[in-house]
Amino acid sequence: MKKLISIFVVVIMVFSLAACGGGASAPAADRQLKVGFAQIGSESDWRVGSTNSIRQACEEAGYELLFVDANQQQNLQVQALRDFITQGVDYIGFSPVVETGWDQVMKEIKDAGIPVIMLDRNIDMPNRDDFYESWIGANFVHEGERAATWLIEYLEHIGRADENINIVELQGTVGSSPAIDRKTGFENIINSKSNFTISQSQTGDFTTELGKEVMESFLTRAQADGVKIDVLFAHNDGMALGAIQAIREAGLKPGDDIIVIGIDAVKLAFEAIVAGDQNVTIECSPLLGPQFVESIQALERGETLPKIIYSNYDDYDETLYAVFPDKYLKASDYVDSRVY
Ligand code: GZL
Repeated sequence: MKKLISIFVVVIMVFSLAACGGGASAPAADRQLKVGFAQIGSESDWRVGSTNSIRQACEEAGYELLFVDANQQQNLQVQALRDFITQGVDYIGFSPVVETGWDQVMKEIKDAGIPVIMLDRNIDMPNRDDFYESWIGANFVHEGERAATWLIEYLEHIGRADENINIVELQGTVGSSPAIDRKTGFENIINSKSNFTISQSQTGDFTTELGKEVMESFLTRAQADGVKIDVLFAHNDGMALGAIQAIREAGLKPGDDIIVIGIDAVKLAFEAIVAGDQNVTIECSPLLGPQFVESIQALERGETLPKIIYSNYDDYDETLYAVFPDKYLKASDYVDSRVY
């Protein structure tokens, strides 16, 4: 529980008034560190929370932060990383929009001798561990497994455990770590249930707008096939919220006619759960800024980091909010204290 309280502690921003210290010739320990961060974009409330956490933590640490929002475009992230090399940053932070396509630029960064800390999402390349100091983030496979486990328990709770359950899935950005791993985790569990079927699965790119559009197409297709959709599994709350609009506009009751599952635990999802439009959300905290700075500080002390550092908020016993009584946290108890 104390972890949850720490989630809601609002970080009081202490603006560093440190002037840009010394020239690049001074050892890093004696001058203001210059940190480059290549952020994916601002595609969701989760991502905005991530950006705010990184900015706040770097402000508090007195770093000069060069921050780039790549608008979910890989080429803009690659360019930002190359610019950081030219600008002579001391450290690079990076959340890759997709897992592949980074081999060349990661080699250039390594050749430039700049330490990299991966945040949130990860890359997939040969010997990737040789190209960054650490990856900090959440266990996305567990999140998918938690979603499926909740669904099975909820269907048992409402007496529908033995029905044929038609599931549609709004995937995150194609090729991104959370989309790949949340899908894997969800299927790890439901594949043991012969009465569960994922009839339609398509990316909504983690955005509310596309989530609505794709859900509209799911509903149209189901009507044409003469089948009922029982469950929506959305890889993030943003897409679930768009789908809720589409479900309502189709004359159906979200949260009732169609069970709605999201991940991220953003404030709007808590409000949707309280309103009865969404049934559950699973925490995946974006508040990784402090761990990003702590990792830089450890490297500054000459320490070596573990290759994987899980988010401080990855406590699975306390990270699933639902209307489902007793077993999970009640969203209504936390809606007012959410910070993103
Ligand atoms: C998950 C993060 C995902 C969120 C989305 O760690 O990468 O990206 O689930 C965000 O909301 O767009």
